[in-house]
Amino acid sequence: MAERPYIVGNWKMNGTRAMLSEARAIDRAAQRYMKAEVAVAPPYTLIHAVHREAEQIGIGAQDCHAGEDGAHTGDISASMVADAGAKFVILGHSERRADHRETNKQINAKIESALEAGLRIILCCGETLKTRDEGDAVDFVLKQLKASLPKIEDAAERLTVAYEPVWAIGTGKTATPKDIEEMHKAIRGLLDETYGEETSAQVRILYGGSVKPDNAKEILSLPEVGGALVGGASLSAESFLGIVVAAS
Ligand code: G2H
Repeated sequence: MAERPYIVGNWKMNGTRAMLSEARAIDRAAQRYMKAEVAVAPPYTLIHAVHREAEQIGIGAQDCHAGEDGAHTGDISASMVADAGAKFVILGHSERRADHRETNKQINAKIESALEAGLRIILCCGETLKTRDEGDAVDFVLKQLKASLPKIEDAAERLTVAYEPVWAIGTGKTATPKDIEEMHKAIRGLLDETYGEETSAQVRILYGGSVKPDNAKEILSLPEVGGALVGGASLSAESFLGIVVAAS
């Protein structure tokens, strides 16, 4: 596990103002478990409110548009989420790739725009079950990353990669420790190649896909796993904090 594991809750399309009490509870507890870096990505509608509640945890968005502003009804730019209090943005999540047909090229453009706006990035990658069964998981993920990793100089300092096998998302299935290790090692190799070893060492690689309090410790203890991107189990402070405790 990296020096300070990064535990990020991705609330997805969940949460009204009633969820603010969960955010408060997470924030208070995060002040006690300083060994982990804790963050949540609420829906756009709650970013500002969670930002006002939180003293300790990082606040992020789940996506942003690649453009700065303009006629894009329903879209939100990187500078707008930064203005609302977000410090990072999740990009390339498989649900965005599937629901909105996002391509690696579009994701790369969003990354450049988010970096420009001063945000940190959590770049998601991951293969489908079909790709894994065909034995192409590592090649597929590395191709996704090669096509979307930012090239600009200081990008690595603000970059986190999240490996999330699509078939493990919200299904209760997790990849085996061996598969996670193999993939994280391959991703590290690509980051070393792209940025050089010293810079690459600053990039954490998270695992995501049905991480729960009862499997978190094992996953987080694997080499090259620098934290977790947590969906379903981040929606209650109790279960999310179970993962934070496992990381501490
Ligand atoms: C993967 C993960 C969070 P869950 O999407 O990004 O969700 O923990 O529900 O599988």
